[in-house]
Amino acid sequence: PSKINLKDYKKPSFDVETVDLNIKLFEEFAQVDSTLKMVRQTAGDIVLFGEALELISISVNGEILTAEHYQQDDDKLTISNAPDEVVLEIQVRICPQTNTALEGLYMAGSGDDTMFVTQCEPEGFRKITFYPDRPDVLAIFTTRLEADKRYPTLLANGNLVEFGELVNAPDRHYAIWHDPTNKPSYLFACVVADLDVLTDSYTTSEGRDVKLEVYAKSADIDKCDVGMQALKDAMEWDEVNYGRPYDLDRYMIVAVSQFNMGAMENKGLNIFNTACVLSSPETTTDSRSFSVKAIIAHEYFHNWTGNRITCRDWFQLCLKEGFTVYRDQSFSADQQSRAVQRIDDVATLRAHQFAEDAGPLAHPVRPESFVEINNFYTTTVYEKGAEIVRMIANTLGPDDFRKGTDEYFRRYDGQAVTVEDFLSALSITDSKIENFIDWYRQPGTPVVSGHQSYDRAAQTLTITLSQQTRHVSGFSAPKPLPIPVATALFDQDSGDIIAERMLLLDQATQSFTFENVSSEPVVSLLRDFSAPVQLNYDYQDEDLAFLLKHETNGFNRWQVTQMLVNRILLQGQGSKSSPQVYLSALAQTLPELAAEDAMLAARLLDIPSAQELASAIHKDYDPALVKAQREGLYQLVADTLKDQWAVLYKQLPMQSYKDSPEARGTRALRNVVLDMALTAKIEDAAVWAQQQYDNASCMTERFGALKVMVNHQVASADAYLADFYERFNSNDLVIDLWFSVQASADTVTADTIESLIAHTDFDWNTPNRVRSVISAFTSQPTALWTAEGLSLYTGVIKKLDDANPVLASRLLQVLARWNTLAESHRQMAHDQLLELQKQVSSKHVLESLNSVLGA
Ligand code: HT7
Ligand code: ZN
Repeated sequence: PSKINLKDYKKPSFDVETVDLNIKLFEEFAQVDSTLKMVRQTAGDIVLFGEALELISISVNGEILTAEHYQQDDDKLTISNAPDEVVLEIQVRICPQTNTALEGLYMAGSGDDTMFVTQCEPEGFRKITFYPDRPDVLAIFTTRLEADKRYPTLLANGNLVEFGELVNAPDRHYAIWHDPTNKPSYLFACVVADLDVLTDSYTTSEGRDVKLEVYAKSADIDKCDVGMQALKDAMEWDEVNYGRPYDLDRYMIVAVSQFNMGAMENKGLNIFNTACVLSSPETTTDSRSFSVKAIIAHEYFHNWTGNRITCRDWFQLCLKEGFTVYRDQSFSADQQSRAVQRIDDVATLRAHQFAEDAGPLAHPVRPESFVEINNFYTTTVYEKGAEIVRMIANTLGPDDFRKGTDEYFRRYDGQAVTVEDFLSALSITDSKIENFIDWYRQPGTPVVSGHQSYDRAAQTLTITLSQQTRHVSGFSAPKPLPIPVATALFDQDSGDIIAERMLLLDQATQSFTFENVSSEPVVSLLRDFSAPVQLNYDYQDEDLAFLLKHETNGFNRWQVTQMLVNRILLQGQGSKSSPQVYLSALAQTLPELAAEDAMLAARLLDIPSAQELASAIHKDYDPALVKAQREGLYQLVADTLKDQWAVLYKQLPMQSYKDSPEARGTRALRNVVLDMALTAKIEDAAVWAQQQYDNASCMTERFGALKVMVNHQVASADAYLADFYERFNSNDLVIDLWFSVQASADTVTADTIESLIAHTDFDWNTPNRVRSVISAFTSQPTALWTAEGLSLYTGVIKKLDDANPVLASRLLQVLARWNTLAESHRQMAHDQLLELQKQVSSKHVLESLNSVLGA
């Protein structure tokens, strides 16, 4: 398969003004008739993309075309010498019933419980009909859907124009939808199903009454309120914070159980993975419920950042995703503790994006070439993309950032644009913002190193910082980037802040001097994680303990605990830290913080995951050693603070369910304390876990207890696993939890995974179920990186390569770190990857495999 390059971008020769689609669904196939009004923009052919389509007929301005009038290859149909104005009529047949790739129009479910649904981003529309399926072709869509009446729900984008029965086929009916907004084909959607609906309404600041509808299976409709409330909150938030009201009379969300990713922002008709929209206290953990709200908001925010202003080409994916992730993170920060939100976002970035940037899959936030764009829905594009917008927002300050975003919406509404356009609008108050373009072009995580020197006589403190980014092969030598470093100086005696400044490090090395500093302060750097970099500062452990006590920002307090933990875990690799400073700082901080902010207290006990620690190791990675070091420190914390666990657990009693930040904090801390108590072998802890499970008021409590029982191999764990299955076996999302707790258990082996795959409820066609076992397994690197573990994992990729290449390729990307393993494991992993290469054929998997192998 050939590479597509950003530098080769050319405008399409023809624009599409209107599209009329007529989609008729039958028992074994679907017929799609389309009429496209096209107008020439520049010289050249009409190029239509199409995949897995059976062409029945094609005509131009009423003239049927025969094979000699057009050229057709694998995925393209080209018509040369077309007139400047064209009405193109196309008839195709497709087979949604056998579409297991979940792209284009596919049938989800099985037996009597089926529905038809679409997924068109990025290039799924070409699996529905021949079309200039590229994001810079915007058109007005009218969609007629026709199906058997056993599917009463017929939905498409926009407004419902007509609904009726077929005169000559009384068991069939149809609906016609018209979307008045210009949109690219990747935002097209339709749903044909039998669903219940939860309705509500929202009135915009412009006075538009919007009908809000959440569609789900009847058994799930009672789990849609959280999502509906989140939608209303997001609509209001976008008006208040960005001045963006909604623009249609209807906003629909549909819950689908078979879906490749989280959710999709189709214009006015979002389609959601059930896992990302359904929520109830009895069946959904707090953290999942919180992410439901964030994902609802994310898809809603796309209406402006993605839909009304879209991407010129897929290289600009970060334009819509980075900005939208930044917006959903800001929304979530307004719904809970700002500090905890930032901790979670930074922890995700460090665990996944830093690892990606450090390995063979490293790529710029705006890639310059790809074979398969589906492979670039990555944490670099999304999360690092969001960090760039955050740096810009912080550099400008709230007022100028708002002026810049207003200008962006004013200038580019209704257009398909580039990252350069975005930066040019944001720089109206400060031209330096355009320098952030290099962050989009350069892969790799910058490392910022520094030290300070205090001049008592001059009463000045000088901080010297330098930056370095690894040279990723295939890209030009790295340049210094503009790195905002939020800095505060703390007085050693009082613990008060004596100066605060945003330092802009934009050269390889730079010094910054603070005047009138009467005694040497403790410096806090990169506050609130002001840039996505690794920081190596010349701290003493005592400075970090001091900051844990005196920092005013909860995020920064967490950050210093993480620095201390990393120093301890890096013992033997040049670090001289002893755990004592960390342990006594924790012992002092925990009791007070538990009472003040239980959620933050729970986070302060974080020890980075095994995968996160592994991502910092570039050579001779030994999964067993990392596991032992991590567990050793965890055990030490549990044993040292042993006396606190019983006190804390009792101080955090179970109460009837409440959805407040305090109640969520209490539940989170109680689960962490329970785990610590079992680790410290407190005699009663197993009984606490059983009681917590038996008396649970919600899934956070019940699943938290189950998880510790499984991980600590409590004698009754199997009985509780069985009980959990019995209680919830009619709920797929909860059964996903049941699979995942076993697949990610500390004791898991490839055999455990084999037996989970053999379970009657395991289903290769449901990505959530596959992930609940296979992705969960990757959280145990000691089991994954064995000959048996890898053979099982690569077998899964081979199995999915043809059936669902998007899923297969995403699973494969997790193996990118094979090259850092110690030699014995490295050779074995290499052999298995080479073997896999002979057995797969999708361009998705082949491209990822080539990158993973470093080819
Ligand atoms: N824009 C969407 C990305 C996406 C996707 C979603 C569901 C299924 C397949 C998909 N391919 C790409 C989701 C988002 O970022 O909002
Ligand atoms: Zn998105």
